[in-house]
Amino acid sequence: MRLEPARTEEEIGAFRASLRGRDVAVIGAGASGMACVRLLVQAGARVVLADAKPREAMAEAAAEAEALGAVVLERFERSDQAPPVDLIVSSPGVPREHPALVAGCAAGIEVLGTMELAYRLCPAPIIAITGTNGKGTTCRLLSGIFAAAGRPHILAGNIGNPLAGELAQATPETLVVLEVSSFQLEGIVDFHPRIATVLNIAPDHLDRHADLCEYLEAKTRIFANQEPGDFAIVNIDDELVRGLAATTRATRVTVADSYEMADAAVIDGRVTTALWGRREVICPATDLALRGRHHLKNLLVASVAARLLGVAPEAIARAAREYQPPEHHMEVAGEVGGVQYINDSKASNPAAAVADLAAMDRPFVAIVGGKDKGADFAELGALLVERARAVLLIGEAADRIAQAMGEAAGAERADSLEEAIARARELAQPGDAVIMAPACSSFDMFDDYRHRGRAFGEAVRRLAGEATA
Ligand code: UMA
Repeated sequence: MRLEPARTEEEIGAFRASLRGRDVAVIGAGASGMACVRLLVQAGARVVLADAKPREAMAEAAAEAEALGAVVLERFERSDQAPPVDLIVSSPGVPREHPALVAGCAAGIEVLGTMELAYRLCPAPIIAITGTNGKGTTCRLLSGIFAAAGRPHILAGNIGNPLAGELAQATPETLVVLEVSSFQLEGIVDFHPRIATVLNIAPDHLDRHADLCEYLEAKTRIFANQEPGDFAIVNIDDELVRGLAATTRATRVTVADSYEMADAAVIDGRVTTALWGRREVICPATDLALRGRHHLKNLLVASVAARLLGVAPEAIARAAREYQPPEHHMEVAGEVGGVQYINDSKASNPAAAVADLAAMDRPFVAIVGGKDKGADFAELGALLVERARAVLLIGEAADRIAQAMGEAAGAERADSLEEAIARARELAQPGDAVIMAPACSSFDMFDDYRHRGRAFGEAVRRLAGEATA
């Protein structure tokens, strides 16, 4: 099946023309904001780039924006710091309660998220993937499948490179595999993916969203503009996903761990699809190197999306076999004294950490903790008590995780990641793993999860160096 783009050439042309001479403020000088500044300048808009940081902390972005003719505002907090504009483009990291967004909305100024702006200029059909966990893995799997099948595509979004920066490669024949976060979904209006999925829902980002309900509302928006000719891939094992997908007008395609009536499931140990009344075996479940049912679910979703587009099962199977997990996700950082050190820094919420720890096939010492996002640690605490040889707690959330485990469980605190790794080394036995699965974001001690993962890797390399010295 050929997937038609949701936007016609005429609609894109009309929107681009509407930007000419328009006064636009872009809030946030990060990757998404800067990609939008470039697009807007190209379209002839007069751009103001505003960021909360002082000039020296965003020097490179500021210099580029000024070279493009934009006005740069540092230490930006309120709309009265900016000249009047008639469009505000807001980066994913900017909360809806930002005073400039609130004032803009109150004054009737159009406010779009960066992803919405990119969508309005995008000539390619979009496959949008969201969910609390596994969205990056599913996007990478699908991208690998399209590569194996020789289908031109772009992999973009929350995964790291904003869609706005990839539009030069987009044509009606290119498929966009887009990882979409709840932050990005808050800023959409017309965004219309032809295939959309919410993989799963677990409480996350409760420091940004007022409650689970608001988080769910953001996730549901992925289906808002879909029509009956589109597809919504629904994980029917997840009650919250089932509930929010009930609103979609798109054609529903179901995936389940093992339920035979679903359109895709693992049946007799094999990844199987059953579309158009035809059952097809894609590959043995063991072909995917990643452990855990949650990853098989990601493969099922990617397989369904690919089969809907006519990709042959062999190409899907090849991509599954060749899939390499990215950095910071169950990444083996090294082996010292018969102990494997696993960097799972990407597990930045309890559900992700629980899924990865539950799939461990050897005894482990866990390093857990970080910035407290208000999540519920009960399930994680129970799993740690049951499965971990020892637990080292780091960061702001240490006390809450200790409480969830019960103080009698004997989890130890460490003041730094380095200290936690050194202590984990003493506690682990040959044949064990030491796994850093923080279940929290990193911002109390690190720049982001990548920085945390690199710090883990460096500490493990130092341990290996000491062991051989
Ligand atoms: N800023 C303000 N005022 C604010 C908030 C932020 O001025 O109130 C400024 C900051 O000072 C900074 C800039 O905004 O200079 C950063 O913008 P941003 O946080 O939106 O970051 P980008 O670099 O544009 O990256 C964003 C996503 N970031 C977030 O959602 C927080 C990246 O996801 C994404 O990869 C990138 O767009 C490309 O699409 C990161 C992320 O942490 C990886 N995502 C969350 C997650 O996965 O859990 C949702």
